[in-house]
Amino acid sequence: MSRAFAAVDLGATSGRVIVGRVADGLLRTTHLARFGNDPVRTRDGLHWNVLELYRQLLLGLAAAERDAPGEIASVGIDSWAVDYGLMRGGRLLGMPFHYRDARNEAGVAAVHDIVGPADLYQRNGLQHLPFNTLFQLAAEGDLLGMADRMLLIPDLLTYWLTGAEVAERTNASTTGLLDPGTREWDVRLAEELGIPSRILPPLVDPGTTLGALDPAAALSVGRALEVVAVGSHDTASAVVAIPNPGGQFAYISCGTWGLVGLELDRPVLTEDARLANFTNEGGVDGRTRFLHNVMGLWLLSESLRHWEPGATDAQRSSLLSELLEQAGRVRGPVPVFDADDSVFLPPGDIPGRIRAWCRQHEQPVPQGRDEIVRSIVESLAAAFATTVEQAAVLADVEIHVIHIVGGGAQNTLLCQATANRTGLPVVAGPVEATAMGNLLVQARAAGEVAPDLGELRAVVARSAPVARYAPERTG
Ligand code: LFR
Repeated sequence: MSRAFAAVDLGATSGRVIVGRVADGLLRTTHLARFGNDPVRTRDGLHWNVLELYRQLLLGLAAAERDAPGEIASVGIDSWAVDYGLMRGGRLLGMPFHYRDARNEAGVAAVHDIVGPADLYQRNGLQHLPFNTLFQLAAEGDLLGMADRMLLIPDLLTYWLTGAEVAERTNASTTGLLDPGTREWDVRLAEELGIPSRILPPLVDPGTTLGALDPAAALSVGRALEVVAVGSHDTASAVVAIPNPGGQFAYISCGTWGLVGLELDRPVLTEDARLANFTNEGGVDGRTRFLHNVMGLWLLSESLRHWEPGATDAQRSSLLSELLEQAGRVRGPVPVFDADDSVFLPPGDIPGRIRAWCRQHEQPVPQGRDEIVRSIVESLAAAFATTVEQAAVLADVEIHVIHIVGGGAQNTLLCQATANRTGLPVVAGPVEATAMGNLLVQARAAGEVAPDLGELRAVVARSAPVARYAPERTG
């Protein structure tokens, strides 16, 4: 019997625990738990419910251990990026903020007063997102002086499980405090910005063993499982699992966000890349994830939350399928809005903001839910197409195929619209790319897969069915 691995994959709307095994060159996975991730607004802002996430993680791992008693060789945790907990003496100082909280504007201004946007890009290679960790830290105020550590979300959960205080590199690359060339903390930048460098934990690479569950966690789970660092930034894990072992491809990791870009050997820090707002995040094996954040399925999920505020996760997902079907039947052109516009970032009435955007830009205003959904899909596909084109020009590469992975790979309307608008074939799947990338990095650390990233991708290509979309003429 081959060894099993457990992936804890936390997205901004839901989390899951998936167990996987590699045998005969195939990765087989079983879902053990799925739970909603609902942020909570309190008087001081929008927060992640990290204790509930930790509780669900423990329940999920206990279910995994019951499912494969004694067989789980390790656990890996990934989540969305940039957010963190501040610690002092091992205690969490306040509930972590959600990156969609409005507090960051002051932080952006404070940072840019000290290091201007062009200099900052040279030093950290990140696209400007108002919630990049360094802007959030700059908005912290007094708490920063009290903290002795900052732990990014997957690192915080790892700390609670094992006591290890580390920063996994792919996720650390989203803080804005990591040098994209050396992949070390830019301690000078942190200090210049008034961020005490003592809060930056030692960096580790994916594949590093971090330690066994402490007695309390082991009691909840049933056994002292080992935790191994994976590409703890969910997008880094997703890119590991692109089912393309060799060629030059563009990817769209499409969940809450649509992360659109390329995998490169080195960062692109040109002024053109900065002006196009492209990021150079750290990938597994020292690769560069050269990409841009497009708003993603958030536009759909938040519209549903607005239309059906009381609905559960499951009810919303079945409603979404119905609406997508109706949207597919809408005939004639629908308005295409700028899915990159920051007005769509905060939670709230997305359909109302779309209508307002169209009015302001003298476009016809989408009417029913079906038209709004269709308009979101077409606008996302249009933004994906522009971004793929820009990536190819900025990095000077030719693209012949686009891979869509993540939840968006199930959205046939979006995949076809992306093929149509790019004029390129789209290969869609796997949906659970992030968990697969997480599992394969663990399997590789355990010696169960050959070390080459191409080999990991070959395993995915053999294991996961994909759907292919050829560009069609429309209109
Ligand atoms: C996707 C993701 C993106 C990051 C955004 C915020 O889940 O991790 O890569 O820009 O969430 O953390």
